[in-house]
Amino acid sequence: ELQYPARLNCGAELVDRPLEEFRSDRPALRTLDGEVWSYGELREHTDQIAHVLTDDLGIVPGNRVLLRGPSTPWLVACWLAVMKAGAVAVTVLAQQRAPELATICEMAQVSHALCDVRAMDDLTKAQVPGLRITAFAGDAPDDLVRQAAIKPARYEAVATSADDVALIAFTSGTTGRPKGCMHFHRDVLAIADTFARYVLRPEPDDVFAGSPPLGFTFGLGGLVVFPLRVGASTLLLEQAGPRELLPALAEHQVSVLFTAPTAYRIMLDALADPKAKHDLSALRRCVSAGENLPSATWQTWYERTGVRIINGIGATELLHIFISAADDDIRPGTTGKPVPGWQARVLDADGHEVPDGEPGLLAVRGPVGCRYLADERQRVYVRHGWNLTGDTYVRDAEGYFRYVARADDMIVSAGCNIAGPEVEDALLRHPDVLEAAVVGRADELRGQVVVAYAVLRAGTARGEETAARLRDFVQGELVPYKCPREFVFLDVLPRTPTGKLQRFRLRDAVGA
Ligand code: 3SK
Repeated sequence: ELQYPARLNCGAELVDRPLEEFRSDRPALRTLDGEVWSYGELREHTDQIAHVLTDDLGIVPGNRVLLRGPSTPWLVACWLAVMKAGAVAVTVLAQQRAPELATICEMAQVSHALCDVRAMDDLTKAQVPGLRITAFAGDAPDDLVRQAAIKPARYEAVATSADDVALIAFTSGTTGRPKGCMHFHRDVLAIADTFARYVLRPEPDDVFAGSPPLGFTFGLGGLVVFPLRVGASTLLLEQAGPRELLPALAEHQVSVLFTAPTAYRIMLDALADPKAKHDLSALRRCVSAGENLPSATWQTWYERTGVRIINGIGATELLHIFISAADDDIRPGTTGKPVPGWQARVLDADGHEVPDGEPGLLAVRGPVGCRYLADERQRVYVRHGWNLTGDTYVRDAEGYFRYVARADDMIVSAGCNIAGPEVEDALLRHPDVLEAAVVGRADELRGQVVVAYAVLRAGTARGEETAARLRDFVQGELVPYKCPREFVFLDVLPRTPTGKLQRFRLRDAVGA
């Protein structure tokens, strides 16, 4: 079990602690255009910003401070400064628009916002009563960076309690009103001291990079907390789509990568081009989460790069990854076993454990728990101390957990249960399919029938002939009742800003 002192400030642990062990000129943050902040510089900027927060903006411990902007060193310093000042960071995504920002500010009672000048528009449009907005990384005389530059270089972090709220991370899931997930100072360190420590096992010389934004806890953990916890460095990408990621990995000799299954597939597509010359030899750890990783993607990435993707399942409610596998224990097609420090079970609708091999609801518990901010849905997510993630899983006799579907994504056709991800997996094994999503359409005779949405590889004709080929292919891979009856070809699949497939939109389109 993890033990932390009663007084704990995660900002101080992440910024000051590495300087006790390493030289201050050790690189901490890097950017694509070659800017490098050392650990010494990161601490100085963080501490100077913390002075502005407390001395000039009047922020006191417990105040909620919204952070908004692309992934830059200044955004990281702002987040760390909010932590050190004992305030609560409310993280949002660049894609979130004015109405959603207004809801979040109201729900979290946000009093201050620190916002990259480039992301100001929607925040000002949100017209949040009483919100004090401070811009950073711009030219204005009162820009936060300018104000910070004249402040003392050291700031004594507020002696927060380990159980003080440090972060409110919002999730809208794939649908519905956003939920604020409150996390303590100890939670922020616990994700590094469980998943990162035992599964990822980063080293101080690692260079991290990835696509998830810092407003998504997958990105905040993987690209800020994990590297800083071991004195490693992180390459921050403002544009982090797969097309930008691939050259960046090569150019900056990235060794630890965090991204989602779709990005792995798009990068593989680019790597298949014989003219592609990307040196990925520094890569030694690749993490995939955010969605189910099809085994075809795992296998092809392994063949192409020699790196076994660490497939994990995480949730904003639980801050980061809680089931995953690494190294020799990786079983393609399964997510793996509970991360050390976590426990997992598979339950029936009455909350009893189901036998191994049978599907049921995933329940987990560990060092981080779901704490929704004033939300009734807490009762649905947490039952008898277990967090019900909303996923259907099977545990096999050897204790490996295999993803089946989101609990509400199962298709029932003529009395047979069909898991959309299994059919998607089969489709993705076909060389012409780049992306696939499978949903049920209401049908009088069968209850539901299987409909497949697919994004085809460039140059593949859309139409009945391709649909027939794909149908034949899936029939060779799965029992016939799982085979899609209809195919719809799209340019892109609908996704949330964090990259999760919005199956409900596809279901609405077909009339589920
Ligand atoms: O939501 C997720 O899928 C996720 C995955 C990994 C780490 C954190 C999160 C929120």
